[in-house]
Amino acid sequence: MESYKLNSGNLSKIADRVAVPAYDRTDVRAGIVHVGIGGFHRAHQAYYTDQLLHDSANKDWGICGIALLDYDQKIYNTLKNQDGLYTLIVKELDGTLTKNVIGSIVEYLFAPENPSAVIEKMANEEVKIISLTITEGGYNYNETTGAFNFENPLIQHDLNNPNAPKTIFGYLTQAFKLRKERGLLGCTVQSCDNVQGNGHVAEKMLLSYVKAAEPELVSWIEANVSFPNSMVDRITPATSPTDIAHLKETSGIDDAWPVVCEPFNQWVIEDNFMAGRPAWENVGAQFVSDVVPYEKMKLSLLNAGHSVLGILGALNGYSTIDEAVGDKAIRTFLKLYMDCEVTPVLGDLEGVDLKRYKQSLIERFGNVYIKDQIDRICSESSAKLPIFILPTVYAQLKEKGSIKLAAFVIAAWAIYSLGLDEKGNSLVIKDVLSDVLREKAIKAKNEPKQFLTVEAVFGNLQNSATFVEGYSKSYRDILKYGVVKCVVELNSEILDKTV
Ligand code: CS2
Repeated sequence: MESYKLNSGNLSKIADRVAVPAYDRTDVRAGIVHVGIGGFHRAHQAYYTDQLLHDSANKDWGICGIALLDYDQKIYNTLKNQDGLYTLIVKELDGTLTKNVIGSIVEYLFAPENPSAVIEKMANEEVKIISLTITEGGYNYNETTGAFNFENPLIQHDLNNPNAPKTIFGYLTQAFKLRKERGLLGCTVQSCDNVQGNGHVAEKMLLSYVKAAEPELVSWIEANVSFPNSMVDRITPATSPTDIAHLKETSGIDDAWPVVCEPFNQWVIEDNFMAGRPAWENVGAQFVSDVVPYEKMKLSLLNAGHSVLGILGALNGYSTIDEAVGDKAIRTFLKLYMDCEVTPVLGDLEGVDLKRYKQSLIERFGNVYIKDQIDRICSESSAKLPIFILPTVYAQLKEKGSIKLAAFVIAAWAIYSLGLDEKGNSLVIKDVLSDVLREKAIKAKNEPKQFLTVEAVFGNLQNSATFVEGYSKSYRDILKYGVVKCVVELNSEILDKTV
């Protein structure tokens, strides 16, 4: 099959093969600036927005995508070469591939190349929303104290070079300074990251930075910028070379970076937009007054579930999430973790069928076509586990409830951090704290508790005798018997007790 490069000029030819935007993209204005145009944003917010743009009443809600980091050059170049277009490939549960060319990203900027263009864009009065997917670590706070981390060299750089910033905090500060100077209205900063109270955290961190960088701007931001919380969900693995080749072979689309994802998607948003918002509810998003319960449920069941499967699976030598959840012992462990340790501390989730939600997670993790990489899931665990798993531990300790399974996962993570699976293959550990994790993991071989002294992750958890006891026992057992044998043992211990 003849293939066409994906770009505006070829859209009409491609339209015979897959669905393409049926709206005039030249007419769309960027009312949203989005920072972090990785796979997740393109499978989620950009997808919802593309659907919305099919109604011309919404043409002011296109997206200007910002590639913030040096590392993002590749995605920026790709979008530039393809006029912002990309193919979204949904991998259905039965293996069918649903392909759509998405057109909502109508402008794109590479911040390291042109910081002032990014600041100007964010300050542009047509822009009503600045949304973010900057990852858990991007919020730059100490997991234990919740305080803004001024020691980060990038933050120091931004304080010393306000006109050529590198972090989101430097950019937002300059943009809001311009808006204030020009007498313009404020806008909404909309976090779309997996962080509990993501809007509150974005606000708190930004204001901490602004207090140090431009103290006189604080009250303007407080009065003119809103920070809605949100819960975002769609499993989006990294695109593989096979995905790219397959798209070209089967649909004749030469797309340098399509996005692959699961069919499920969910977006629950607090309705708190300073300068208006698109009617995302018309394309499936839910606007509610309190997102906290939804966030808590998703982070402590889905994201934590991922980490449980990822860490246990990695140690056992699995490389994808469906392999890990396909292992009966690990699957049972995950279900017990959800039922016995997470559910009791979730509180009231009005209107949510929790049983059904947990079942659906097992199905979603099991989608064999997704092939979600365990490497992706385990990356940056030092920022993820304090959000996904440790809040459950603290809540259970407070209630004198069970922490056994969570402690087991942390013990497995300590062993994982040594960098080898149980078959002797090396594990790639991608984590900003990888050096310190490794150093503590080595020390833990003599005294397991040593791993818990990574203060930025565990705070003072090492002072909990209950946790240390469970964790240390699990640590020794895993080294002695292997992860799956221990899991089988623990499962039957718990099942015997509950029968
Ligand atoms: C994953 C998430 O980061 C992770 O480890 O759990 O990327 C997850 O796939 C998404 O949050 C799904 O919505």
